[in-house]
Amino acid sequence: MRQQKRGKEQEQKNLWSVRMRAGMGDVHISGAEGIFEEKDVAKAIGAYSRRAFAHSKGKPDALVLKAELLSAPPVAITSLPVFTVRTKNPQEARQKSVELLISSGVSRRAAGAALKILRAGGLKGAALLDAKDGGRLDQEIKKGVRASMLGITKKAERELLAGLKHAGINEGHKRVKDALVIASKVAAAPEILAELCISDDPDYTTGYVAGARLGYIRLPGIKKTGGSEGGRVFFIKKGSVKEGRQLDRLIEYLGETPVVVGKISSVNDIITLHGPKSKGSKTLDNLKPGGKKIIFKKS
Ligand code: PML
Repeated sequence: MRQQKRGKEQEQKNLWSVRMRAGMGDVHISGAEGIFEEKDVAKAIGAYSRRAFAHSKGKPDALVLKAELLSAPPVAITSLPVFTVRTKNPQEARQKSVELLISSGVSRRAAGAALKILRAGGLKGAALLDAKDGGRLDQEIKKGVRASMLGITKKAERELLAGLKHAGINEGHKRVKDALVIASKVAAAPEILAELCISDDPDYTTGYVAGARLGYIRLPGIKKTGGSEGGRVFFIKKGSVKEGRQLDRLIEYLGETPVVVGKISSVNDIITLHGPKSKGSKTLDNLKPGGKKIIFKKS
C-alpha cells in the first residue's frame, strides 16, 4: 500500500464495518458499505436497508446486512483527485476512456478487452486484467474480485460533498462518494495501474477511469440510459503478480484490509479533454499520466 498511516481519528475508537448486499435471484441489485463508530452502526444499517428497497433495478428478494467489529484500525488514505470530463456521446466517452487508460500505461489491447468485458456485464466483482496483454488474471474467481472493507470519515465526507457541489456536480453524490472511496483504495495497491468502471445501473450512465497517476476521472454518459452493461476492471502491472501467492495477497488487500479515506485531495471543475494544446487551454499537473500532459479546457 502506498499510504500506510493509521488514521488518528480511528485509532482510539471501536470501529465497525457495515456491509449491505441486495439481490433478486442471481441478479445483484445494490450494495453499499462503510466503516463506522459503534454509535452509528444502527443508523447505517437503517440507511442501507432503505437504500436496498428503493433501487431503480427493482425490489430484492434477499437482503444481507453484515456488521463486524474491526480487529485492527483501518489504514487512512487520501482520496484521488476528482475530475469530470464532458463528452458528446457514449462513443466519445468510451474513446476518451481508452485514451486515458493508454496514457497511464495500459495497452490498447487491454483497454479494448476491458470494454468488451463491461459490454457483456454480469460481473459480481471486478475483473482483473493484465495491463499489457489484456489476459484475465481472475480466471478461477469467475464472478470477479471485490474491493471491500472501506469507508470515509465524516469530516472527509462533508468536505467531498461540499467540493462536488462547488464543482457543479449535483447528481449522484452518494454514488460519486462510494465509487471514489473504492477507486482510492484500489489505486493505493502498487500492483494496480488503473481501473475502468461503468455503472451497471440502467438508470445511471456515468463511468470513470482511475489510478494513482490519473486521479479519478468521471465520464458522464459513457452508456445509454437503460443499458444493463457495466462493472469494474482493474488493470494489473505486468509482472507484479506473477505467482499465485502474490495474486492472493492483492485479492486479500482489496477485500479484507480495512481502509478509510480520511483526507480529500481535490474536486475539480468539469473539463473537456483535448489532444494538442490550443488557445485558451491549460495543462493540469494532476493529469500527466505516464509523463504525457493531457490538455483540458474548462467547459
Ligand atoms: C455505480 O454506482 O454504479 C458505479 C458508479 C460509477 C460512477 C460514479 C460517479 O458518478 O462518479
